[in-house]
Amino acid sequence: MPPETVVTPKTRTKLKVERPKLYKVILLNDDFTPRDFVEVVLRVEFRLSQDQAYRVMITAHQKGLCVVSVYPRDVAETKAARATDAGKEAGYPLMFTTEPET
Ligand code: TYC
Repeated sequence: MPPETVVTPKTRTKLKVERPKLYKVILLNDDFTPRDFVEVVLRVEFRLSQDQAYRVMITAHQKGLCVVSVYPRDVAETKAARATDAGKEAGYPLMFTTEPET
């Protein structure tokens, strides 16, 4: 090859953009937290309507757990922690956990 020849590689970098994974916030049943209190936490922290809050609460009460909603990881973890803390502050064992959506 002569010294003045410029070689341009014919390659392209394809950027793969992936949607951030969503996380479920799950409400766990317990035998002590009053139903009304669970509903208030669901309304305030997760912005559920009265009707939605009742349905989620009663599902957890009857089945042991219920998915409240899905969010990006940091939002899900913050909301689950705040909602669990609200129960703790009031002296209840109310518990919310998170898990990745499949
Ligand atoms: N099981 C509770 C009671 O009978 C009410 C309750 C419902 C608590 C759902 C937690 O995630 C829960 N007082």
